[in-house]
Amino acid sequence: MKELAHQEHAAHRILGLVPTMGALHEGHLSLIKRARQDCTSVAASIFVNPKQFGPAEDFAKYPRAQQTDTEKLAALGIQCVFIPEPAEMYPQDYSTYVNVDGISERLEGRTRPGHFRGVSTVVLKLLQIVQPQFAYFGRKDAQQAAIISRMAHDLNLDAEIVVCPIVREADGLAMSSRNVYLNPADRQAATVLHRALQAVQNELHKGTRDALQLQFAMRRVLEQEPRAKIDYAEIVDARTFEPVTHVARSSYALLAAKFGETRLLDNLLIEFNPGNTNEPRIEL
Ligand code: PAJ
Repeated sequence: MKELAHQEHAAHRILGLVPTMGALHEGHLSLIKRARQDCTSVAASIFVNPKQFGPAEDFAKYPRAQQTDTEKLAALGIQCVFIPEPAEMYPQDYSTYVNVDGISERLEGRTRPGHFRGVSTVVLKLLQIVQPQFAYFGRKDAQQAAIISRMAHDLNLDAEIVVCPIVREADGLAMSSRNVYLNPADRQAATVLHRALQAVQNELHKGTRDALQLQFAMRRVLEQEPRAKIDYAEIVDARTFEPVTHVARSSYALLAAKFGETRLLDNLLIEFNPGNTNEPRIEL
């Protein structure tokens, strides 16, 4: 992979990297399509990273679909698919980890201790191996994208981190490799996440800026769905992921809930044009 990356650089191609754990869906493919627009050469990686799964999590049963994944990638005409083995990425004597303090400990980090340490470590390794000018991540995992952006900034990495919109199913459920775990009843119930975020959107349009009120709006919808076990439903600052009391700067409404054994995430981005706190730009 490093040799190939050197060749691409020597040929003055603009190289983009899309890191994934495979079981590719339209959400992943949207990142590839965006990379194809920006770059002259695109690499995707497929690596189910053992370091980002907790001991009681789904590493062993995480969906793997290498054959269909490589077919989907080939159909998009990308230049390279990088599929390393765990033993190549983490040999016996592996001992170096990256930790992005503060932001990694909240929300997802609180429920999944060590998760973001595994994510930042593998992403830094992938960036070092591929040395892309651009690396693409989905806003579906907003906290992950913020942590990676912070790491790239703090460690003076050359790659520009590009965060792309959430791709949803027709009924609003955010696409995720883990959606295949849902039984039909939970799959139906999971649409409550999107509806809870729509409730926040409605409140914002009515002029509500108080974070507690926005949070109540989410919870009211979520609590109507008995199959949803809420982990968190928060309004946070988009950069620090600290809770806010009042929405006046870029913020996220963030949700995590379990349906059976499957934990799903969703979020809504609230942005303001400079000098205009009246009409936020809302991205579901
Ligand atoms: P994975 O869950 O496979 O996701 C790979 C990328 O696709 C991530 O940037 C994720 O945010 C994005 N993505 C997933 N679902 C999406 C959707 N519905 N719309 C838009 N983008 C979506 O996230 C990981 O893998 C790993 O943590 C990784 C970054 C590869 C490190 O191991």
